[in-house]
Amino acid sequence: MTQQSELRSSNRGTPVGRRVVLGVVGLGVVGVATGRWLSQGVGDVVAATAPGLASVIPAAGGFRIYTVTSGYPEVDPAAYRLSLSGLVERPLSLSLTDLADLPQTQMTKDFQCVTGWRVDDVPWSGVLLRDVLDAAGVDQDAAALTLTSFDGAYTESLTLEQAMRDDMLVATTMYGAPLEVKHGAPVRLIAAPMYGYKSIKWMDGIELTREVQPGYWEVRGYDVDAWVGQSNGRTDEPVV
Ligand SMILES: Nc1nc2c(c(=O)[nH]1)N[C@H]1C(S)=C(S)[C@@H](COP(=O)(O)O)O[C@H]1N2
Ligand SMILES: [Mo]
Repeated sequence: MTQQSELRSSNRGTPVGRRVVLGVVGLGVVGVATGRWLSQGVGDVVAATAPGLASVIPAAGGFRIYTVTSGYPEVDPAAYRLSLSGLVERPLSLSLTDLADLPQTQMTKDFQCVTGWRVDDVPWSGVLLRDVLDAAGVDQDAAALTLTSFDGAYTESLTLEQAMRDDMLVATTMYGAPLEVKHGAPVRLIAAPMYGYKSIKWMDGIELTREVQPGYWEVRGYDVDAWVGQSNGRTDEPVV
């Protein structure tokens, strides 16, 4: 993987870009909600600088769990729908069964947060974003996607060209098991070549638009194009 090798061969230790620092300052860092520790924000300064805290943050194999709301939203799997709207030929409202009926794709990819932590070789499965888009049929004048979450707050964006790549997954499983609530159940995006903030959790909507509408962290200063190793001023090797 080109971006991976670039990351591994690039310089160590360059501080997180200025915009990233500005993005993190002022956010609540760690809070207790519903009896659980939650990391709030794109990065977690406390966990990054206080190793003792990392162990109390629930996480599978190095993941830190992020939410920009006060908890993790949950939905009855039978009631869940993923809507495809906007500039599409056939607006869709896909149940989990509908998603399971589409071609299933597996991929094993590193997961990299812009703040520096990374989890290598995570197996995901689900439906290629491209296959979901094909099911709805993309209008000729569509050029971008706006992704929404049923947490009611988080949004993300992709260009249509990015969305059609073969490493953009509408994920329903992780490590061979259904996604856990904290990781975005029942459906999250995995934008494998991009920083983790692109991988929206609890995803419930994909709207096709003419222009990119910057997402939650993007309107707060992070790069809209979030290629690992190439954006947000980062040239450092990730710290897991
Ligand atoms: N809905 C939602 N999706 C989100 C986030 C969030 O706060 N809310 N955080 C993003 C960020 S910055 C990262 S690094 C990953 C973290 O995924 P994890 O919580 O499964 O470890 O989720 C991304 N998707
Ligand atoms: Mo992140």
